[in-house]
Amino acid sequence: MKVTTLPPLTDQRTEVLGACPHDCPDTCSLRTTVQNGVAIQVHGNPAHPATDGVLCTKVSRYTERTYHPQRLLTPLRRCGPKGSGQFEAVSWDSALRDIAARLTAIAARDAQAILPYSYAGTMGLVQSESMAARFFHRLGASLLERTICASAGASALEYTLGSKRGMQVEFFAEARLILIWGSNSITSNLHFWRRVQQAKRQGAKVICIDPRRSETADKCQQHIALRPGTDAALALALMQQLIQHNWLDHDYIAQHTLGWDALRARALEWPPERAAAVCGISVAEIENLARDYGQAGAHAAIRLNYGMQRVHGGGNAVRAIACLPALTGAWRQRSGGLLLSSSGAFAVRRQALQRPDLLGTRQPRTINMSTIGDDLLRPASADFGPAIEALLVYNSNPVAIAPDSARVVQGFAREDLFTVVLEHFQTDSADYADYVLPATTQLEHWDIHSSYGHTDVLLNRPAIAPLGQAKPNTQIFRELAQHMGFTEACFADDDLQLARSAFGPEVDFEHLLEHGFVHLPVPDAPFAQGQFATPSGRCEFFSAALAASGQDGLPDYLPNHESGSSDPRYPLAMISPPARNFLNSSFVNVDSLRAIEGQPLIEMHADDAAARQIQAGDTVRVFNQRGSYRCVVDLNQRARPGVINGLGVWWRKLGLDGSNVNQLTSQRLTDMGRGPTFYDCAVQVERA
Ligand SMILES: Nc1nc2c(c(=O)[nH]1)N[C@H]1C(S)=C(S)[C@@H](COP(=O)(O)OP(=O)(O)OC[C@H]3O[C@@H](n4cnc5c(=O)[nH]c(N)nc54)[C@H](O)[C@@H]3O)O[C@H]1N2
Ligand SMILES: Nc1nc2c(c(=O)[nH]1)N[C@H]1C(S)=C(S)[C@@H](COP(=O)(O)OP(=O)(O)OC[C@H]3O[C@@H](n4cnc5c(=O)[nH]c(N)nc54)[C@H](O)[C@@H]3O)O[C@H]1N2
Ligand code: SF4
Ligand SMILES: [Mo]
Repeated sequence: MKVTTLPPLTDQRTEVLGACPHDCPDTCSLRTTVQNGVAIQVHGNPAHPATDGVLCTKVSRYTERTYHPQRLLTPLRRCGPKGSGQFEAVSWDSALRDIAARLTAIAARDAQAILPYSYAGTMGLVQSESMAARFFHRLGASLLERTICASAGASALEYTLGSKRGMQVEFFAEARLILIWGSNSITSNLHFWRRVQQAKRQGAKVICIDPRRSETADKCQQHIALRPGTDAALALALMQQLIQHNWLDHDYIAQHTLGWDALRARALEWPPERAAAVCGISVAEIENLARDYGQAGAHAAIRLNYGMQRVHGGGNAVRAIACLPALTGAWRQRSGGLLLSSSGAFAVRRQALQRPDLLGTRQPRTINMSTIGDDLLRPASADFGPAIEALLVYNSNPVAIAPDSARVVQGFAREDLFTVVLEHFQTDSADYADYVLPATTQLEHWDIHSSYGHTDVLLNRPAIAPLGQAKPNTQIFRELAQHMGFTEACFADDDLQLARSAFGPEVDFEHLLEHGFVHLPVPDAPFAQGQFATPSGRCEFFSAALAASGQDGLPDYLPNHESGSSDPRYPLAMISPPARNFLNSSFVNVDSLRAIEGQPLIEMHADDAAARQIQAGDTVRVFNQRGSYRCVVDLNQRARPGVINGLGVWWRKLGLDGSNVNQLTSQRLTDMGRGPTFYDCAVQVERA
């Protein structure tokens, strides 16, 4: 199994070990069956404990995506107006030569006018930011702030716990109380949900805290349907109750936390009555939740997910919730504590992969990917620097997934913008490209993966040869570097060398080649003895670093930018969480999966529908000051009054009127981490 070539072209079936590339906390280990050079089926690897032989529906149909009749197989050059989707096939050589000439001309004036745009289409360390980052660093292009998903919560976790670490996912099975907070685990974190089921079988109580009655909420003993963006108020009221009833671990607080007196005073301002009014839930729900949490002590486990931090106060909300386990001493046992992300456990050698040293003394500006709509339309200025003249998009579909689509589309439609898109498919973003370059999928290239839901490193081997003329992202940037005349030796590193350089000796690469995964040595209960990676070494209820940056040093409740009722024109709050059979905008073009999702829809409460003479199945117009979006209404009882759920993220061109839910979302940012506020959005709905 150690051989590093593709399986033989014979009738004999071979199993190839890989890793799921998608932006999902589960990072499954894959086993692909190959025969005669064709991938027949992708399975979950039974030898990998976190995967346990099981994949989600999306990826168990991976061959349908890989061999999709609409896979991009040759380089394409635009031959119609921008956005028309008219292209002609060209050779790699002519595409790369022309792209290099265009970039060289722009860089001669100011390389910062060139911007990479990428996210987590693949989470692989090799096919995301390795060769690509080297290329842009050497060029001196603008840097991209990759905020589109998790930056508010990540930054909050770092201020509070010092790093993105938490409980190990398998120990949720031992918890007696599990709070699933802002997470639709059955949809987005299936392998965690399997641990929850184990815990339930052993008598654990499971409570879901989510404005939407999700598939996960259906299966919990209790569901607390608070208003979007009010989680910090709920957490502060829980603290107030923990104090009132003395469900506190005074010893843990004294030894391992910072700022208790100040936090205590803040929490006492939040009696349950106040929080109940803010959250739109009952006082009893808060009191009972506090009792359950306080009495479960070190067997209370919280699974937070990024869904609850896509609002103005998302960072503060994560900070408030992340304080709870330190108050009750839940960190003392491995069955207690909290998990938002485990990615801090991986010592990825980013300098080696990305080579920021290639910048030399240059310090390019940084562009926030969440405000790409505005930034593409910004003229040159002393403040901003040069207007963006060239955009290279890979591992992302910004025209569909970035907020405030009208602005994003307007930017992409600029005739004077030179756009290159590396893709598997002709996405909404690829429609606006000058060049579309065909990229390989996970079955066709090498990669190495960390995870944000468990603590194993996974290796991905290619199972089949690249389809058509597709090339790995790395190879495209390698060849582009050559055409640009970049001669540094680092542009010659191959993908296996890149994979080997991603980690230090703590990851045994020979073991990875053999088995496909390696467990990192991590403690069972990471903060049992404190040892937080904060400046004080304690769980920082009060953060001096936050205070020094001009923010409140203590967590607080910050109301949404748009709360759905503050502007009478737009009385409904809208959230747009993931659809189960899509992954962001990936898989929307896979027919069998799109068939399960049906049509773009919003879920609405029966009272809100009745007030607008809307019936189930009606086509409606959802609108606000930024735009309007047509979709179908579902009265499936998953929406709370005053809140609509617009499940994401459809390809615009596969929707009813060539748009999607991001036509309505705003470019305003979160309190921490400069993240997007997708779920902080006020709208009105009327029959179309
Ligand atoms: N099938 C599938 N899996 C996915 C994804 C997908 O698109 N589809 N997306 C992947 C990605 S990119 C990520 S980042 C991860 C994590 O993805 P998340 O986006 O966190 O995904 P979910 O856990 O599905 O959804 C979050 C839940 O938060 C709820 N929510 C929304 N607003 C609030 C709020 O203000 N407070 C609270 N308490 N809850 C709120 C939503 O109703 C939803 O049920 O999942 C990944 N997994
Ligand atoms: N309204 C609303 N908007 C959202 C969200 C939401 O919940 N609601 N979720 C947000 C979140 S959490 C995230 S993470 C972002 C995600 O946004 P993106 O990271 O843009 O994710 P995807 O939409 O899945 O698009 C990834 C693209 O990368 C391509 N790709 C995959 N692998 C490769 C590869 O190896 N090479 C190349 N060249 N391309 C590849 C896929 O074909 C796909 O088109 O969306 C955000 N947008
Ligand atoms: S998307 Fe998530 S659950 Fe599905 S196979 Fe990939 S890692 Fe596993
Ligand atoms: Mo995400």
